[in-house]
Amino acid sequence: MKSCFLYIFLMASLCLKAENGYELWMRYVRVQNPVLLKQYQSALKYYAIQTTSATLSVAKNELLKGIEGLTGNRINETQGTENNSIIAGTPASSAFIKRFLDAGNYHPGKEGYIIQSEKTGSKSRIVIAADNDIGVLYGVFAFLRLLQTEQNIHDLFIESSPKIQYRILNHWDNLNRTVERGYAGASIWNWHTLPDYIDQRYIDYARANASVGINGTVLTNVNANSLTLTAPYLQKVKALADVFRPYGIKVFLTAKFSAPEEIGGLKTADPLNAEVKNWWRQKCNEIYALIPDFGGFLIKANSEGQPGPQGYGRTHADGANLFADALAPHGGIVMWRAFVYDVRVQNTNEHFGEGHQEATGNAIAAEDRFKQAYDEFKPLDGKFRKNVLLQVKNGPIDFQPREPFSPLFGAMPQTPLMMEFQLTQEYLGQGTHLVYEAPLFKECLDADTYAKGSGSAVARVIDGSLNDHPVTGIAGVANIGNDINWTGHPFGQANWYAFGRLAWDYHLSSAQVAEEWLRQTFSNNKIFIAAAQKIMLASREAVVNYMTPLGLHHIMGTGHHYGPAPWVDNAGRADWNPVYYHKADAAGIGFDRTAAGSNALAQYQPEVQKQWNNRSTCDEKYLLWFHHVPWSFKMNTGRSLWDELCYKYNAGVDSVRWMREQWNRLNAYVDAERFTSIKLLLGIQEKEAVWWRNACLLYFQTFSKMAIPSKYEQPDKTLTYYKSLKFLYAPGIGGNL
Ligand code: BDP
Repeated sequence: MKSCFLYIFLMASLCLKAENGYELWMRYVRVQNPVLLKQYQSALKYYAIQTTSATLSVAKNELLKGIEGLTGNRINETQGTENNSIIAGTPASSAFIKRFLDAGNYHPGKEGYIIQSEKTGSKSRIVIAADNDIGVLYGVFAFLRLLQTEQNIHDLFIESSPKIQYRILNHWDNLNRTVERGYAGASIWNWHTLPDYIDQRYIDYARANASVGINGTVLTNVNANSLTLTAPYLQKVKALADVFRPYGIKVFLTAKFSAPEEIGGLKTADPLNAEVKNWWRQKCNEIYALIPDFGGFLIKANSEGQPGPQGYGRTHADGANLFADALAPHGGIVMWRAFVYDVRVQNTNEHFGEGHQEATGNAIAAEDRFKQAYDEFKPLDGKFRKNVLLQVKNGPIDFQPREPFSPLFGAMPQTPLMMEFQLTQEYLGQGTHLVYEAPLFKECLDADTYAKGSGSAVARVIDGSLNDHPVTGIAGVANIGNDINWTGHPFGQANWYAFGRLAWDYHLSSAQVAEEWLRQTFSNNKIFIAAAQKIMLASREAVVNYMTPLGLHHIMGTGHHYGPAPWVDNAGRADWNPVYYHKADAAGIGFDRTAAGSNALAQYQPEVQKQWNNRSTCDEKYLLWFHHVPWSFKMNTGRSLWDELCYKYNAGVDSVRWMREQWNRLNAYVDAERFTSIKLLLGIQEKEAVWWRNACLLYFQTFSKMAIPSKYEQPDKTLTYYKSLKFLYAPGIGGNL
């Protein structure tokens, strides 16, 4: 009996076809559960979709493709509404759907949908109804998700619509196909062969985004290139926009503030200059003539060397409004980034300076970088046009493994604030670490700003409900490249997926999204899901622990941000140096941001300040973000701060070892190709976690002068060795081309 069982088990694993990950979570493989397979096969015999638009054609094709793959049924079209049919459409495309929506008084809204089992007499049907074509496509993808995750499809009643209006990927892709902070190959946009060559990838990219409700894409790097806005490139952009349109995806571009000078031949880019205003108006007219549904611009200005309005003595509001006015007649929006720091050195034009610049010896002792976005933007609240969204990174510094939420979220009620998350793992192990980011996203979205008393979660700022903003948005910096599996690390796909799902509905839990993704991407096997989901859910805390526990931040190698380098103190600007952020000395470690220090805490509402301003009561997750704490300080566990640091770094390494062991047990459930790839990557992750722990503890020990407790694994290399490591060709430094 036992051997027979083993045989079946082995056969099952051998039969798993090698997969390269290209299909993402849209594999549509045959349903394994025999009961459900039967249910699906008998419930899905006919379909009725009038393909009155490109979007409805796409919806139909996806539905048929999905059902055939999942059930083996090649289903037939029906004009009427046979028993066991699936009927999809809008009031405009189908009289049946019109009657259905009217009868139920349903209003799915602009992008929403309803999926419902409908029984009349002996007929049993499934209805996917929406007010608009795109809602039908979203409904079809949601229905396929039910089948792919092996859900019962009897008695369905699902009503869904997105909580946030603009759900956008930001590609930091350059025209030469390098990707800034990209760890998955080259850019998927082949500018050279566009507009004539339409790569199948563009279509699959659009399908993948639509399947999770992403409805916009910024094609180009925030460190912008003016050439993007020249006629030949606009033709290329148009070709992509034409591909994406049926999938409900709008195209956006980054605009370089100095473009009127660089490509327009003007002598200035001053936002209040009449010629400059006219130039942007004409440019927008030109774009909209080609792309009538162009989304608008994303702009990084007066930050890290990018030009901006302050270079002309104007404010960020003057700058943003310049674009807003040019876009408004066409219905476009401006996403103006709040990621700015130190205006005093704005014109260094040294974007990658922290990596490439030699020590100048005159590093500028800037104001706490934490405070700068707030200081610049808060006074401008209420000064932006209606079609401007201020795009704010989740934390005040820069996409660290853990940051407190940015104080701006609780401080600008008159301005629609857009969230910016980073899917690409610049500071989270880049292309080789398994880190599931949904818990990070949710930690920020769920945080209470107290802007209007308790219950003022960041999510409610973003979705417009707290301050009654009709225009809302959320962006994710894409982790996509031309690697066969799109994201380099196979689990990177989960972050793309989770971003889309949470942008649609941030109430979904991290566990739920992980489960959905695992079922569709790998297997519906319960043992597999339980184990792999645990790995995913543990992974974010693991990376915090082995990189930056207890509120440490920005101690990665300067420039490339790969690996630990807490010792670096010679970058051109004070706030490019890790030593600036951890401030370790003989007395202790951490950045004092209380009133006795930089007083950044004062940027939060009083209730939030109260949570963090006392080092004895501050949530230890954030302790070193806000306090300089003595090495012998007694933590909640009773350990000294130093011992706690040792404990956390070791816990991080242990978690990765545990993740590896868990994964290694799952080979029977995953095809060999993907199983091995993840296994090897986890090996790298363990090695790098050990590197992080050893390098950081050895370095911080030079200040604490305390021993690493003997119960922990001791570093096997010296600090000098770790300091000697150089990574001249670390990935992700694309150069602004
Ligand atoms: C930092 C990146 C840099 C980006 C910048 C930004 O290191 O490459 O250009 O953010 O968001 O995280 O503008």
